[in-house]
Amino acid sequence: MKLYANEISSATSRVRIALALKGLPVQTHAVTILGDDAQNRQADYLRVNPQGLVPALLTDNGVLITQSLAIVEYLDDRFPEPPLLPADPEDRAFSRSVALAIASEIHALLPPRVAAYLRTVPGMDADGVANWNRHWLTEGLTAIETLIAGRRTGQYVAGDAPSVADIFLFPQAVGAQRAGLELGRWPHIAEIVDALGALPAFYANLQVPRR
Ligand SMILES: N[C@@H](CCC(=O)N[C@@H](CS)C(=O)NCC(=O)O)C(=O)O
Repeated sequence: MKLYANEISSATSRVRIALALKGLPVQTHAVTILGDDAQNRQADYLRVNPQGLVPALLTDNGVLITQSLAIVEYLDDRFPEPPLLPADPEDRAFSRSVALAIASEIHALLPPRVAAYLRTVPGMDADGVANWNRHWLTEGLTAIETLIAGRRTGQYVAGDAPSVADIFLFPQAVGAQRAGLELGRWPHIAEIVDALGALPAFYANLQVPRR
């Protein structure tokens, strides 16, 4: 398998963590995503992924899969051990809800293309963009903390095994810390991030801070 990836991408980290939890090897193809000459906006990469986003996974069968949740679920379907979704249908739905609350309602407002556009808005400067990021991280993580508090049954988001919810939560929560937010204000999230951080798959496959 080949993973189109970027080292500062938290969406890429989700796939790397899933691969590590399953012990799967992958060939990495690095794609730059910052600056005017970023490779993700160029024709060569748009032919691979018309959305111009990483991650994207080329399977052993030569099929390209885009969107990190689809990639993680594909890996789980194809390589079922250890499972990345709980067995109970309602717990599975909850795990996916948390993953989507991160991917769709937080992360989608923060990537480089959004920051680049914001910087063109009159009156917006680097501090304004940083405030924008902290605002959506705070609003999103506060809602997720309440969701988790209402349903938590184990040491992770959806039980006692890491699931897609944890795979999506960890990179976003550590990213929030790096953006200057204290995780302690969200006690369940802080505790889960601590527990996940003790597992080898998590910090080792995290995005590096943006330079
Ligand atoms: N919903 C997508 C999000 C992918 C995404 O936004 N990736 C970012 C890096 S974390 C990216 O490629 N950004 C390029 C850009 O914003 O120009 C997923 O879950 O895979």
